[in-house]
Amino acid sequence: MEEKLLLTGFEPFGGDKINPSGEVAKSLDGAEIGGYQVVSRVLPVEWGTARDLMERFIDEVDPLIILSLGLSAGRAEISVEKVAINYTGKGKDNRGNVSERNYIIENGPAAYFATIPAEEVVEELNKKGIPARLSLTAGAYLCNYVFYSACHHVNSRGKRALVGFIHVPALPEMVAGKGQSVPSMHVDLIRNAVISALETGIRSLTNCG
Ligand code: PCA
Repeated sequence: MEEKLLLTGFEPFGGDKINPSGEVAKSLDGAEIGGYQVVSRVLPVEWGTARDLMERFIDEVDPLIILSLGLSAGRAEISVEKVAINYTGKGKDNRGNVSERNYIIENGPAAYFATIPAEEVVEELNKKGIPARLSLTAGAYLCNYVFYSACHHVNSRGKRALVGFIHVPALPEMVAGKGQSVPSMHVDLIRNAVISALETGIRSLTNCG
């Protein structure tokens, strides 16, 4: 049986009609990368549900790598996240709900490091001419929430998957005509970045034997 890579993105939020993270994830569903099959899922921007679904997808797919994507409008480069924290801010989700608590897992570890080789992913992207940087904060909204949830699920259940998270910039069509100075990146470049990140992750699996 072909081993799987779980790739997640998000539905649109905050008044946007499109979310590049969900679009790029969907566009790679079923693709073969480095001999592994990509299984893509789009998560809702909803406290509670997003975590439940993330855990369910991990259990169903049993992937070797979990790479989640999210939009960070305003960031100019591909941000490869290093840290997931056990904290939620007070941002409203797509149903208008706020997180009831300011932690994700009661008495859970304060933070997890990504287990994909985040620094190597950044290095490889920049070598390919795709602007990328290591980020030390995934924020305190739904992206950090699913990143931490995935790390915790894998860790507490003794699963084998490497976990990573990438924040992507807005698409040019999202910022065109807005009259604001917001950086953007073409969807094809974002897609290539995600493929490269998965390839780097796969290489690190092989290195570990
Ligand atoms: N970005 C948000 C949540 C969904 C998304 O695409 C975030 O950065 O938390």
